[in-house]
Amino acid sequence: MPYIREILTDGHPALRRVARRVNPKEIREPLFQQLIDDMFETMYAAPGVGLAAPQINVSKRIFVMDVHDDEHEPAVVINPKVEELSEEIELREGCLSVPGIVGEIARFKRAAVSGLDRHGQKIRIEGEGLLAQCLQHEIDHLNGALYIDRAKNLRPAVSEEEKETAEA
Ligand code: GNR
Ligand code: NI
Repeated sequence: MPYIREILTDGHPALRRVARRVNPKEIREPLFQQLIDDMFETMYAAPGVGLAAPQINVSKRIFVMDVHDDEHEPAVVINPKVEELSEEIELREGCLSVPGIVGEIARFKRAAVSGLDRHGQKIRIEGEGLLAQCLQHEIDHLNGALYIDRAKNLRPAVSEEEKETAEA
């Protein structure tokens, strides 16, 4: 059964490590599949639209995401690689590892990421809006970066809109 793991918050050294690539042979192991299930469980419980393995103290290049739109299914991406990007725009952002805070950050409007899914099959995810933003945010986590490192106007989430960004 999947269970909810503890989400680390800013200040924990595990959030600052560069996560290691996953050996594709490891993907079909039961413990690895459990990890993915636990990541979804933890993300949905938070609630959040994405979660990277380092946030639950697993230094591996894996993230899960569900932006809750009709075009994009929930996804897990292992060993992600950014394939193409577009012009930058400024977006409001939050992070489960920096609870209650929001700020503005420059992100590419469109993003495409390739990698492996939970069966070890090649996948490619492409889009704009929250999907593109989330892809970039999760890949930052795998590189030990947090959005607060380059965000502007960091502040406690006060309005309903800001609270939504801060938690989901
Ligand atoms: O749940 C989340 N919401 C969010 C909102 C705007 C930009 C990025 C995000 S990702 C965040 C979950 C999280 O911290 N993933 O690492
Ligand atoms: Ni985050």
